[in-house]
Amino acid sequence: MFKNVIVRRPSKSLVNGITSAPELGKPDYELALKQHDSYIEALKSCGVEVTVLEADERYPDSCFVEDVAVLSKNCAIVTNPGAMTRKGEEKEIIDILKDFYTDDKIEYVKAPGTIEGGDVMMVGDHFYVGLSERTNEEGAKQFIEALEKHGLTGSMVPLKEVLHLKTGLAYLENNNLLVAGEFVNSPEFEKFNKIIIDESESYSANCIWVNDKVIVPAGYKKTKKAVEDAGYEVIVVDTSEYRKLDGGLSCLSLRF
Ligand code: CIR
Repeated sequence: MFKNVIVRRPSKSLVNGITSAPELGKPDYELALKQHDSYIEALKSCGVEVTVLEADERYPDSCFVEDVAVLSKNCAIVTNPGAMTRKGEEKEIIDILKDFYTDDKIEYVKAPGTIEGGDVMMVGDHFYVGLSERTNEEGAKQFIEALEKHGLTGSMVPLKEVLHLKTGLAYLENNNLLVAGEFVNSPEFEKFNKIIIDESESYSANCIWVNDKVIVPAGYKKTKKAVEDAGYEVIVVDTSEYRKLDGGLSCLSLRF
């Protein structure tokens, strides 16, 4: 179960965030703020304490706070983002982590290693690490060594198409895994009860499990039904403005 969540408010500079889909248009900042409010409310309704960090105008993508750290029950690992415009963002999370972890429980991935939290999926004590354009082998290696130091394990998964590992996967606990696109037939995920996302709804593979409820993005009926049919209470939150920047539900928080 998660007790805490950290989020960072979107900055006005959000409109200049990185995107692979400029055809979706620029995010509407006011609407993004409202959607962020709803996201925080949804998280609170799952029984977690939400720490809200102030917007940081220097970093357009800084509301995607998941990418700058990975938090587990045993340790916190500060990442080293692979995207040029996100370098430095990770330094801004350290102070708040110190409210939750002692210094000996905070680890750091260093250059030439790069890793972003969106590439990390936690399944109990094991962490799958996607090798992507943002996460290199050196970063994944340092990350797994840090996990092992704290009694946890990790393994690498090469990505071909998606931005981050969790762009196409969401672990819903109880061995249930939402899978989309390139991961549907991956040998790494054979042992899970796979809930396969319809191709037309691939964005909605990025759901989050929070204390037996699952938050699903608005507008993806098939995914919502599939998650309900698997026995979960579903909360729907609109993330349309974050989708314009390749971001989704998991990217917007650190859950631990
Ligand atoms: C980026 O490209 O870095 C942001 N526009 C989106 C980050 C999404 N984060 C995530 O999937 N964890």
